[in-house]
Amino acid sequence: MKSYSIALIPGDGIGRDVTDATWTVLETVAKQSGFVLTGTEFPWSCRFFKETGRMMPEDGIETLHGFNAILFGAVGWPAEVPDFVSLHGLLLPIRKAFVQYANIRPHRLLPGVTGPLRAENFDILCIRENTEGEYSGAGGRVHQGTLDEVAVETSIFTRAGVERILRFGFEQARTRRGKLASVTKSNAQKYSMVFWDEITRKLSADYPDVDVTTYHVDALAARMIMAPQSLDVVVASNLFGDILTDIGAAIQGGLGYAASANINPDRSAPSMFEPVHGSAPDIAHLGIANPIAAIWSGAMMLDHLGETAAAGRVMKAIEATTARGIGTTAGKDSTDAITAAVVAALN
Ligand code: GGG
Repeated sequence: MKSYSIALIPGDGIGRDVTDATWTVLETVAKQSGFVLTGTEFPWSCRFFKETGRMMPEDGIETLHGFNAILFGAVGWPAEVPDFVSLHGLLLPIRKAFVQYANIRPHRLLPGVTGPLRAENFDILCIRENTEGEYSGAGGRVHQGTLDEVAVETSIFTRAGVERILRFGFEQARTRRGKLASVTKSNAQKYSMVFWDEITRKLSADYPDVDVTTYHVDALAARMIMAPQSLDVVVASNLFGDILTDIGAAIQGGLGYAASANINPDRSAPSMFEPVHGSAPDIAHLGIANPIAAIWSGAMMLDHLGETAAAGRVMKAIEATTARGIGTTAGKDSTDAITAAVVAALN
């Protein structure tokens, strides 16, 4: 029987609730499908930081390396640990160390979910560059607290990094409707973003079957709201992708439905699966977090592991649940009730 080792990092706030919910669903489908998932939980979080002074142990990356995949909840508890400390101490180092350069975020309406737009028939796959760009962490501050203070934060774009994310986007477009939107702000950012546009143009010669359009990020943001059905695959830098996928989440009904996968396409290290949403301190421990984004991310994990049929079954169970109106109104159904409905649909 096939067996997969999964590192579970619930993290902070509602990360705990949605990771537990996802694990319940994944264990159910694994049993039904004839494979084994073995979960090992790590308490790495802001609470861990308060106790140890680190978001994860020094050998955390080494520890995770041996797993087939990572299921991640959410990071951040700003009342106790500044957000830049928690994010740069846990999520970003994992993405970088394991070369999870493609952050994939699907945006479409689940049955029974009403979005804020008139348009309903959109299906967008956002691909966010995940290891460099604006989130490289290169910079510094000098003369802190004085009138002479200077803060510098450098965006790093490498040819290798830009080429591989664009190729990934082109390949995804080939498996879908054959359209790629490459997003920059190359009128204002005349080095890195012109570089990105040039590489897009160069690579397009290798993919004559893909219809590629370059957009400025502001225009693409407007298009996601005004004409989302015109978009297929969208590929953007780390920061632009982060922002655009919050628009994606909004038009698909909210962050409770936005799933994501941090993929290492070469499979030289584990990939990581997490809902787009953060720890939501305002609703933490109330038992009302919507677990659908996390469960959908779990389905993406099964797909990545090669358990395609099981992944499809989880997606069908999610869709059957929302089609019944369960998990479609914020705060109406408890996390447990939504999870139970997905499990029942699997059964
Ligand atoms: N589950 C995702 C999460 O915890 N997100 C918190 C966050 O601030 N993420 C920033 C990012 O995805 O780069």
